[in-house]
Amino acid sequence: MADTKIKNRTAPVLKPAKPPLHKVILLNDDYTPREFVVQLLKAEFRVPEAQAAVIMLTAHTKGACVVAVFTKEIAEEKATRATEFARSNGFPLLFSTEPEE
Ligand code: TYC
Repeated sequence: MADTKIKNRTAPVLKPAKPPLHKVILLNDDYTPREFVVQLLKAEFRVPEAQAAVIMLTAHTKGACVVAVFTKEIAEEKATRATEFARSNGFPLLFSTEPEE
């Protein structure tokens, strides 16, 4: 009995699975003014002016740029809202979403 060791065992901690994230992507077009894109990014995605300008210029030169990453529902809501805001101002600006790998 002198050799008997008592070990304290802790139950494994189960962490809840993280929800899969989705990217909001800004697509380039030939008609929407650059300044409008920057103002929309600031208002809808709360990014500072300098970051909004970088995102806009990246989409302008490369064709598309990731704006931000959210849960699926929020990403789709933001992309729809931003696209509808552009449409209501007469611009063809488009935001899409896709799952993050
Ligand atoms: N290409 C547009 C222009 O030259 C500006 C623009 C930038 C539009 C980014 C959309 O996602 C965009 N007026």
